[in-house]
Amino acid sequence: MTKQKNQALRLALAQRRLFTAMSAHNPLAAKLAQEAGFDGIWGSGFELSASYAVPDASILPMGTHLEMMRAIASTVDIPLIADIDTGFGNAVTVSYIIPQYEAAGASAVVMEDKTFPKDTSLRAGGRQELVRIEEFQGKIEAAAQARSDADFVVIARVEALIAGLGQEEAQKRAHAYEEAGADAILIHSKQKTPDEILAFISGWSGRVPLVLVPTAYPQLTEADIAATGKVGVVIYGNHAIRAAVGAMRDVFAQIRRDGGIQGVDAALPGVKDIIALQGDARMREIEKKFLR
Ligand code: SPV
Ligand code: MG
Repeated sequence: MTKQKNQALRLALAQRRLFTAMSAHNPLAAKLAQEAGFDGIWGSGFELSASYAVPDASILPMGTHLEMMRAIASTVDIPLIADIDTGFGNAVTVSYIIPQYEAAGASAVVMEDKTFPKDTSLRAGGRQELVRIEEFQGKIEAAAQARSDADFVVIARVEALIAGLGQEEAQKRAHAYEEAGADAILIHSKQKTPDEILAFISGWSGRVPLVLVPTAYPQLTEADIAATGKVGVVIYGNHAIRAAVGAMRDVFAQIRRDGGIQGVDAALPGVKDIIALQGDARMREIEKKFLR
């Protein structure tokens, strides 16, 4: 199954078909994203950190993220793009963790060129320090050589615009990372309009496709992105956790206001719905077959 998932993502990149990935912080969110029709899952570090109520700043250990990726990949049939932040260390660390992410069922990793421990990208005034280009090239080469399936995708993430270093530095880094063997380049921006990202896209002359995370500039639609002809993947970085937080807040507040659950019950998904999402049908089949 992992092999087919890897091929599906690889093929989408080769065909320059826009691949849509929705964030997930647990298998249930991933299942709902699959149900909604997304092409893949984004194994977001931001979301997983938020779900543990800690900052997205290399605070959760690698094993916590890895085990969540394993749980997600074993639940859905669509490719999982794992967010490995900075690679949890240097090129040596990367050589050891890539086989673990591959074995966990991820079809791709995104690794960013920030120093470890990182700070989250979208926070105003975050501490954004980048590693040397040569050092990050070593990490990309280590990742590419550590994979056992050639269709496993290594995406290099350029944080130069996030760090305020400008277009020239961003282009220089993106080309250097392509040269080191990255299969795609994620270019991230926290500007509130798409201008910065569109300027990068129009200046991009590399062969590999780009990856966007349009959280900060939501007005850029999939049709706009596809029209550039240079973007392979769009990642919706945090919409599962934001939807969950909004829904929980509203319901919890209403129960406190009403002094009971009478006002929220009808609008919530029924228990029957949740039981189905738990995979009850499969368990009943197993029961029928084996319980004597
Ligand atoms: C994540 O979702 O963990 C990301 C995207 O890396 S962002 O939070 O925008 O940096
Ligand atoms: Mg992240």
